[in-house]
Amino acid sequence: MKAEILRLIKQYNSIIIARHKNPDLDAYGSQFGLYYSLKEKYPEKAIYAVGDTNSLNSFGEFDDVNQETYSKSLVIILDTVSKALIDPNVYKNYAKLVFIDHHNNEAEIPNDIAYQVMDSASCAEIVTELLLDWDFPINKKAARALYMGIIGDTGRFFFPSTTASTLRIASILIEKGVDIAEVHDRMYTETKRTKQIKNDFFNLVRYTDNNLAYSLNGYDFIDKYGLTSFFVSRGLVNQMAGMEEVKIWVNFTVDTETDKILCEIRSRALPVLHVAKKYCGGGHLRACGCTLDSWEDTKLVIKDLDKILEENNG
Ligand SMILES: [Mn+2]
Repeated sequence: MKAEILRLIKQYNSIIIARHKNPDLDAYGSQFGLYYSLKEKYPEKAIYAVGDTNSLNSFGEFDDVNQETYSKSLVIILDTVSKALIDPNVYKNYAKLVFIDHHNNEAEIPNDIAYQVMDSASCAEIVTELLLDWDFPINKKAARALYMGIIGDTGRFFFPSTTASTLRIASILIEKGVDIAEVHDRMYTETKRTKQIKNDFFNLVRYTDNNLAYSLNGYDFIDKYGLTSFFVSRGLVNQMAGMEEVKIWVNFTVDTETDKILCEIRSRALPVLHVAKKYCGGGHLRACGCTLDSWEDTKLVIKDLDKILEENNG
């Protein structure tokens, strides 16, 4: 499969690199890692990076690409295979479509290659392995993006998804000139206000008898600080991590655009993905999510997760 991806990259003179909406550091990192490598390897080709942006972007600008260009391009989508997470403009027209991802889901869009390495800690790790395998250049900008993707998705090599291979690949990227102090300073300092928000969030966390930690974030919390649902849902879920008694935690947040309830589930060791899938969600074995229709449904998810704890405590 690696060779087939390489063959397509060689074949197409127009290559569009995309990833999921609401990019996290792994989405950016894998995207710009591949982008800066391909730009250097093929200066004569048209290489595009496309997508929405947010405050995490310290990597580069995005291109406006028209559908005519799409229709003759190789489109590579990174860090997801889920239709709901991809801008429809990205897969309306394409010559060939390749997915590169590490999530445990089925690709829902017709494609030519879905290269999924489920046990990889990050998509950036997969991209780095591909670039090394193909002997493509990894310049400083590419290395920085890939490294940030890896530490973003592994929580600084802390999550159990971290493997010997993760560390080997990170060390190669550091050798390519990543400024660790600059990267870590950007990623792990936050404003006084953010600290205050996290503190308030933590004080509202509730617990079941089996120590399932959960948080119900409605409009009151979101509006108090003028936050986005995405930030509260994904950015605050791990404020519940790291408690000895809490093996599973779940963050419920109202989506201010749809009024549905975003649900993010995390677990230290016990698998929880089947619960997310039961409610039409997906993700990783111990870090996954789903979307619920109402607050009433949160009780069902809490009950299912609590049952896992109940069965494993006894
Ligand atoms: Mn990822």
